[in-house]
Amino acid sequence: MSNKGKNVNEFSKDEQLEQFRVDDDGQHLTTNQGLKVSEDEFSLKAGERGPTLMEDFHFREKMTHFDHERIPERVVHARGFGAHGEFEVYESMKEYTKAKFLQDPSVKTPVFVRFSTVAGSRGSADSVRDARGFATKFYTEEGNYDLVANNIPVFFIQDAIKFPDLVHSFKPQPHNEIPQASTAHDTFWDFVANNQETAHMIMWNMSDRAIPRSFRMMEGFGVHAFRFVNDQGKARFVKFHWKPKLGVHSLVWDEAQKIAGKDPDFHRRDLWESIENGDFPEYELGVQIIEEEDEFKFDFDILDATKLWPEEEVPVKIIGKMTLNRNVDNVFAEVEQAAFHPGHVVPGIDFTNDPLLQGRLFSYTDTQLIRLGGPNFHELPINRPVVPIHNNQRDGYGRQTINKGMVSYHKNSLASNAPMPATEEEGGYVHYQEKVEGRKIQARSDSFKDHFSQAILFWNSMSQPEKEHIIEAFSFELGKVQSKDVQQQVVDMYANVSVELAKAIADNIGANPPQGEAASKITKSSPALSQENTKKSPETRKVGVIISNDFNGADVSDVLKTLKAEGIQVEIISDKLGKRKGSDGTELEVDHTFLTSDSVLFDAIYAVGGNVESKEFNQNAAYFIKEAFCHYKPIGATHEGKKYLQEENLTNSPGVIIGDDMKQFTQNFINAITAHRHWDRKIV
Ligand code: HDE
Repeated sequence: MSNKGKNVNEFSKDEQLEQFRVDDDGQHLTTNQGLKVSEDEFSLKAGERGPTLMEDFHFREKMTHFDHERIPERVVHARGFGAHGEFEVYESMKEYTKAKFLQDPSVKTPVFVRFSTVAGSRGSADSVRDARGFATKFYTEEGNYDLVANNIPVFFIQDAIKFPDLVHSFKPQPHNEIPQASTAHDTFWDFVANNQETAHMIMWNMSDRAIPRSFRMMEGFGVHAFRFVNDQGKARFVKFHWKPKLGVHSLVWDEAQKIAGKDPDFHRRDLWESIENGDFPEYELGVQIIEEEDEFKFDFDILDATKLWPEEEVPVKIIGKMTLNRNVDNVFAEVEQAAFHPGHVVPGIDFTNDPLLQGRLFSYTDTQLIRLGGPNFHELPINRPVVPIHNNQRDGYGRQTINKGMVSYHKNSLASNAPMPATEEEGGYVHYQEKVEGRKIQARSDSFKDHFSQAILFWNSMSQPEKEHIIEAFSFELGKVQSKDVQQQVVDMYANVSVELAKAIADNIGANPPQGEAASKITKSSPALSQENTKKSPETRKVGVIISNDFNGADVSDVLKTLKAEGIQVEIISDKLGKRKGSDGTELEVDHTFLTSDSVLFDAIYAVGGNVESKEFNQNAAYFIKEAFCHYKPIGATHEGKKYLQEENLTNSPGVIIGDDMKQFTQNFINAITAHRHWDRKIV
């Protein structure tokens, strides 16, 4: 590939990144000045047992660089992981927007996505209860477009001025820095009770949405109303959605907490491995569109970020697909240095007056200035657009561009006024000319003051198991709150959503039941909000197979082959690593031992057993199975494996498949895996 005559930004994204990748294979060690180094184990000393000498420039450079390796973590969304991919639109969106990357189905736009938790530090666990960030950078031919989304469609607050307060309340308490990556503490719930616009978002946070099974199995929401503008200048309100092809699936709370210890990297590992295995995560892009003249047609304010637009009222139009198909080469360079900003837009996408969005438009660049150390973060390889940058901005920390010429101002005649602004026809971004009128006031519109109707809508839309999980989550979080007063305030607040919910929480945490009956008569529900109605498929579900020597080789090989043919991942668990030999000579390589894994790391368990001599094996196998049972997971058992279920009396339960006829067993087991969880199971 020749660089000649090309600006580094003019390559495809991958070619561009390639210019920054370094492969050390077979190379000599050098200093940062390119000098070959002859010694990297012993510093230069005055005598073998003497003091180190200042003169050792290699030692000093190595240590100095190391001393400066860390940058400040993100103030929120510190813990994250990302991948590269591409986006294609299904059909031209010309009618609605002039954004070029949404016009031509044959164009594949490179993307980079960073998923994150919100509250925890960079080293915190993946599986905590929290919203997830879902930020996508589209490297379009008109510059970068960032869709900086969450997996929850609404937000805690309505006005950005409250964001620092919100974040201070959910971060670890400042006097002792406890608890990490959790909202189960006094200051957060004190904030909730005293800022009741949080009511709706909290319902989502206490629901299964806040403990996703995988980044591959969660939705993404742009949250705010944005604007689509077409080439005629006509604007419409738009909300963005990512819909995962695998459906929306979650962990159960006990499982999520255990995973936090057994595998704190659970979600990043899942994403990494899926991409390495060729199971590329796919998400469809959906848009909800509201005509400008319909702005006031709804029983909520469409600019209020604590409200969603029910999909039954404003359908989600599926317009394209994103596929994540390449892991990063270096997490720091790509994931940590990625800088997203909802203000990175392209012609055809514009803002609205949502006061939360307006504040975000300030915050993101501001935060990068401290985090990435100055105004040149757009030059970092991951942040570079694939189109050239030409402007009069100069200098600053870490500047890499070598701007030629003496002119760095506009307007000028010495450089024929270059770089010169582009007209709208030439692709210049022209802000939508919304008419705005009003007095300068610090107030909130009355149309933003209903905090409970959609929290009720959410509650009404939940299935029975989902409602039970919400009650459990509130009871867990408030059960950790020390202040009785705060606990009571929250119970009383949630009586506005459901007296049944508030009473159940009060009962669990020893608070007083709320006074009076339900104030609201809202019965509306939105089936799209329940995960019961999501897509279910066996693809990429992970089955742990418990096996020992002398297992029935022929039968088990057949079962495993059929599971794999359905796209199910199979991993072998035994008491020791190495190979297990079947009765017919079949050999299976053990992937995990009882010590290195746990049932919480699998979606289903298949107990085969074999000729087991150790008591410990049986105890471990029985524990694995019992735990999976308590997490409502599919369990299959054949041959000697059946005894673990028989001994525990678990055989006649939904989702427990015991097999003699292997064909029948395999089909039933796959069906049980497809159903994911068996909530109608009685936990014994
Ligand atoms: Fe963010 N948010 N946010 N946020 N946000 C940041 O920017 C902020 C909000 C979201 O993977 C910060 O670069 C304010 C809503 C994601 O790098 C910061 C407000 C939504 C990410 C910031 C919000 C988000 C961030 C911290 C209220 C969903 C991670 C580091 C007005 C639509 C992006 C950074 C990544 C990150 C500010 C609310 C999503 C401080 C002021 C609503 C996915 O600038």
